[in-house]
Amino acid sequence: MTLPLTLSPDVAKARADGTAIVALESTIITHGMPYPQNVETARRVEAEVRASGATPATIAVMDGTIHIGLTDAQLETLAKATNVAKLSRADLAACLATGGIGATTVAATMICAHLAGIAVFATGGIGGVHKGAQESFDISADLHELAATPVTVVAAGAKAILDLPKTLEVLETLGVPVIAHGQPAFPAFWSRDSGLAAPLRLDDPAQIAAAHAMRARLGLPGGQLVANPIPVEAEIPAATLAPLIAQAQAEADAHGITGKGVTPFLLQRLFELTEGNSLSANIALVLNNARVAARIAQHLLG
Ligand code: PSU
Ligand code: MN
Repeated sequence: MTLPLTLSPDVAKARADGTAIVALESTIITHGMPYPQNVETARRVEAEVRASGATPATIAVMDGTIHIGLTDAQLETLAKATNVAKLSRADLAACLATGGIGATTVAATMICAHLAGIAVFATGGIGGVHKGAQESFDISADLHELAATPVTVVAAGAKAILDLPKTLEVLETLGVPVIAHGQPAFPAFWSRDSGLAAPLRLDDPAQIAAAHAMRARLGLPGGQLVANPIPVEAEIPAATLAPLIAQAQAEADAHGITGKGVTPFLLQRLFELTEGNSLSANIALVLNNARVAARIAQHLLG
């Protein structure tokens, strides 16, 4: 049985040439940002990866196959579509088997990247332990995926809508290296400092690549989370966001939003409550993560 994987021409060429490739997710396009900023951002992130010396591979499911790298037309289709499934580990196979259209979360993107032999992936922020998880049990499958699948994920920490202390505790329990890049603090997505220390710090992409390779040599499953803070000029102070996050969370609870709907609802409300500032910050941090991921991917080539 061959894998249901389709490499774009660009990605196939990079594979044949043995040059660096960086995976990119698609849920951020379909469920994380509004149209048309979503497709514009996806294009800018791809351009940033290229400018940093690697080939971007945006991953999504269409027509019964996992696309590793999308053409511009496919990107546009995905960004405009309203019936796109949000695919995590649990949903990937069923979407492929039924020929549906699906966007991959961090968890599903890691699985697909690994199947395609891609070791580095850039995104905005990973999912994590939601506030009130002691009642809702809402813990993103992204955390277990980081423990299971050998992909280094570059993100601006976990989204600040989450319970960050609990997210770090679960990552520690699962044995996931959480590596701050360029500062000691664990970043909080739209803000540089969550007030929590990151367990590890590595500022040199070459060392992050070496740590990734060393895990494989040791036979340890799973990947690494590289927590790369948003650039100073783009950050929103945590104190500005805290009351807005609390309001969005209260609304989610009042509306009885659960499961896959929680993260998109909170991101959309934050976009409205910050009058678009959360989106500008989100775009800046993803671009920054793309640059760092491209450098790590180059060092992983040896
Ligand atoms: N980061 C963003 N925007 C997003 C997401 C991450 O900047 O929309 C998505 C990612 O795909 C992540 C998912 O994997 O949210 C987490 O969803 P959940 O909390 O339902 O696991
Ligand atoms: Mn969830």
